[in-house]
Amino acid sequence: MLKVLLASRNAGKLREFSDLLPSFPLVPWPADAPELPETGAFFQDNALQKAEGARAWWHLHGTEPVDGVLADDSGLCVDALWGGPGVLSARFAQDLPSYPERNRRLLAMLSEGADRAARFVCVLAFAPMPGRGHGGPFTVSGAVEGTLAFEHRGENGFGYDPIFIPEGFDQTFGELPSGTKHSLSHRARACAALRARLAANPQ
Ligand code: ITT
Repeated sequence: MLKVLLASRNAGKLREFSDLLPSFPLVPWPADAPELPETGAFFQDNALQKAEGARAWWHLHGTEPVDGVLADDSGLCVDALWGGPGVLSARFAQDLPSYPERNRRLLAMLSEGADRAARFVCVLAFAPMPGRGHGGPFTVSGAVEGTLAFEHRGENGFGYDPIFIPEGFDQTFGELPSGTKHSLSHRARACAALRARLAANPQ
């Protein structure tokens, strides 16, 4: 069983990883640990940057042994916004204090009759601790296609969930039960790829 440091400050992600990776004991990123830089242009760059930055910090300051570090870079990509906010999803509309307000601003950026196609994308980077096997750092990814709702609907999940309707459903991730999100989400698909990759290369 792998013990994994989750290099994330996002409480919504931590909740989801606990459900999606029940066989991996997760060590949360400590509150007093540094902010991890994410300066890349692509999800993959940022996921690797966070995983490698956290691994280097934990190597010096970690309080318990872990087998590897997991980082997630993810976001909502809207076709009518040229793929935005995409890699900038966490930084979109930060002048507004809450997600309901940020979601309303995002929806207001689409003109009437605009293409509402969107997808959630998740790239996971796994960096084994030195001497723990599994080769070098690697990434896996997952995505879920859908459309943008016309208004913020539901309180489940986090972030942009209340404005995203996954393909094949009428309700947003904010309205659907978490079990439905976990059966098809970008993060669930990336976690499935992670489990497969680790199972294929156990040492
Ligand atoms: P860490 O870097 O500490 O993990 P973060 O929130 O800064 O946390 P990202 O840079 O990956 O993480 O930004 C991803 C943003 O995309 C996140 O803040 C949410 O707004 C949004 N997002 C990602 N996955 C989502 C999901 O499953 N549901 C809703 N919004 C999501």
